[in-house]
Amino acid sequence: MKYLNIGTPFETDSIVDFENIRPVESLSDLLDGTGLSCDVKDVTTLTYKFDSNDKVYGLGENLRGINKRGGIYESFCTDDPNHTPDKRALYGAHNFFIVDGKKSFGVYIDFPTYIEFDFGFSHKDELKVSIEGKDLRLYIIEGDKKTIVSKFLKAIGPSFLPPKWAFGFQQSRWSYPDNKAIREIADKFIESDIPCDTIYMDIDYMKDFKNFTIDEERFPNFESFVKDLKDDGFRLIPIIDAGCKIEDGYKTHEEGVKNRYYCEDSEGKPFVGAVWPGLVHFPDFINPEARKWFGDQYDFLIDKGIEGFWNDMNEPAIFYSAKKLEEAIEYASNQKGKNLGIYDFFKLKDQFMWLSNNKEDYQSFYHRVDGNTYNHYDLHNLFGYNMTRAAGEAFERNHPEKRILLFSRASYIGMHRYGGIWTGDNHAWWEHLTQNIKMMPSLNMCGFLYSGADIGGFGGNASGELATRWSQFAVYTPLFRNHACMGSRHQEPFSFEDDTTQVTRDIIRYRYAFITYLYSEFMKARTNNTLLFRPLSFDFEDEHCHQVEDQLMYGSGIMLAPVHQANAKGRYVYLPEKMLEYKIKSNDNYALELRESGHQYVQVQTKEWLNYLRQGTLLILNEVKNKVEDISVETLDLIGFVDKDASYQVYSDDGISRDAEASYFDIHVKYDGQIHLSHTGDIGCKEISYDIVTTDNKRHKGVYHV
Ligand code: MIG
Repeated sequence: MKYLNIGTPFETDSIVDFENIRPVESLSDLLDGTGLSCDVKDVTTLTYKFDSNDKVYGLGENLRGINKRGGIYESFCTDDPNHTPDKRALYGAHNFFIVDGKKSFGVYIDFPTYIEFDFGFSHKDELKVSIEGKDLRLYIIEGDKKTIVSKFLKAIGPSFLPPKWAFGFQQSRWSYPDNKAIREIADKFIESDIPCDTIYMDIDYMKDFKNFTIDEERFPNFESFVKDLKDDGFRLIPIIDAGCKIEDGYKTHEEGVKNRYYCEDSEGKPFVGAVWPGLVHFPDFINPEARKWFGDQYDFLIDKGIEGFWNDMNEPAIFYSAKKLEEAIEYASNQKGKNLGIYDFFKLKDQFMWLSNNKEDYQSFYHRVDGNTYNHYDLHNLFGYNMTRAAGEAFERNHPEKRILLFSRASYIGMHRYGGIWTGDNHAWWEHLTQNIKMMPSLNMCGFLYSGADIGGFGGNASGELATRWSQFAVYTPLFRNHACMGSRHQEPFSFEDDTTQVTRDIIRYRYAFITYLYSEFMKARTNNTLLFRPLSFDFEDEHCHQVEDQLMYGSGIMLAPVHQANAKGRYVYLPEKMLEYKIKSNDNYALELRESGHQYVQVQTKEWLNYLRQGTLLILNEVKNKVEDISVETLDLIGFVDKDASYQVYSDDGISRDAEASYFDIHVKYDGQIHLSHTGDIGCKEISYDIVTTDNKRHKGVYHV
């Protein structure tokens, strides 16, 4: 891996491990061997002539396929709640991509504002990246695609470490507006015997949407409420928004203004925008002192027993700025009494249409960093990243002993060290389940391991079938959270017909059985700089795998083949090689069948879902409990597909301390006509019930006493 500073780049701290990265002297040194050209101007461009078979991977949280070729994308953190196929940017800015084909190389553009990635959209054979500036750091990563990814992951540092309970099922909705509503949800989970570890608090828990306050009327005795729920095994996860209400007497407001911790306008006054609280100031997260100050504020809630947060609206979303709204109203009042022509009417309408997240607003406020002043627009993509960094750094400083759950909506490369991400305001559309599937590998490539989408979809109304299919896929995403928009149909696991509740319970229970495996695989990906979710083409050479975008390789040797189409009672699956089909019929009922390579149509009823095991793969399942912290590994089930031998390493730690000591438990299987199990290590496992299919198509069941 090598890099070149072009101009005077802003230090983003996205790359932290320079051990294997060498600085080079010139663009020609940098681009040598890639075939890329770079033209440094006010808009710096990178161009490349595609070979007909080249694929493009990466870009993290963005739309369309795993192979990004043929599309056009933008890097500019955007609060857009309509993720339609024509959109070019979402909440994250992840400027890492890989060209894979005749040549193979990785590119990371460390540049904090607008970039356009035209991957053969305007001209099918031309890659053209337009970077809006000439101060940037450009990295080139050599190797094949897997090597490129692991070098990149090493360079950006290991993922944030969530507490183990954060791998459980999480229930959210905008909003459960008071303690009664939250209690009811908790009780329903208890009554319906559905595992769940957390319940979310959306903006309505705050007093007038003020960060670090609690509405005492709706949440009297908050601290004991938090404790009561925790006693029942539910952790509460409040939201924190980027904008802070302007209000005399409100501590966060007054302290921030007094110390100049808010972004300022060109006259040096705190910039005024409007979000949920009404008029707000935006903390200058990029300024280290302001960042420290803001991070410390979370203690207000941590002191009350809170152990996790989600950071929202940190692109930042601006509904309007005081200045622009005034201008629009002024414009409108000048039209009063006029008989408007149609174009004038549109012009009037546009005054209000373009108020939110307006570029001119982003250009009209400033950050103060180490004695220098920067226009927000020029650092735009660092804002949400640094909000989450503010929290993450504070947690480490103030609570070094334990892990605190944290994830964010907006992000930039490097933010994964402080928190995960959720993929924002998707819809209850089948297309968005498909998008979720395709996005997971790209998120992992950019370091975001602890991530997931709003299960069931945020906007719009989910059907029970969509919620079911979505949950089946989300079993595999580290963040496993059902969340929905205000006004939408309820989509908690018990909100549909009884049989849907039954099926969803089974899915969630399976997830809890899967947690030891998931946690092990998460930790391995985190330490080994590998992907939890992979495109098939990362594991198989065969050319057809490049075209498969709705099956994913997962962890060690599993292939996921989720159903993501309405009314489907089955799906086509492509098997690159002979595999063991593992069809899950309920939490404790499944079918195993050996399948030859090739294309197949497989029946998958609504309550069922499909996995495949590669030869040599062992999958372990623990006993189900309704809370992650109650799960033990005393007895494990093992499902495997074995030729002569196979092994699996289980990772285990206390799940909560930051510097937890790791223990390992290695399970070995040998087959010589008979199955022999053995093990090394000790994590407290006493008994393994195995169900192994061998390549000679024999099935072996038995119990191994550890
Ligand atoms: O303008 O807090 O993406 O998850 O429920 C909407 C309310 C603000 C957007 C988040 C969503 C959250 C919602 N928020």
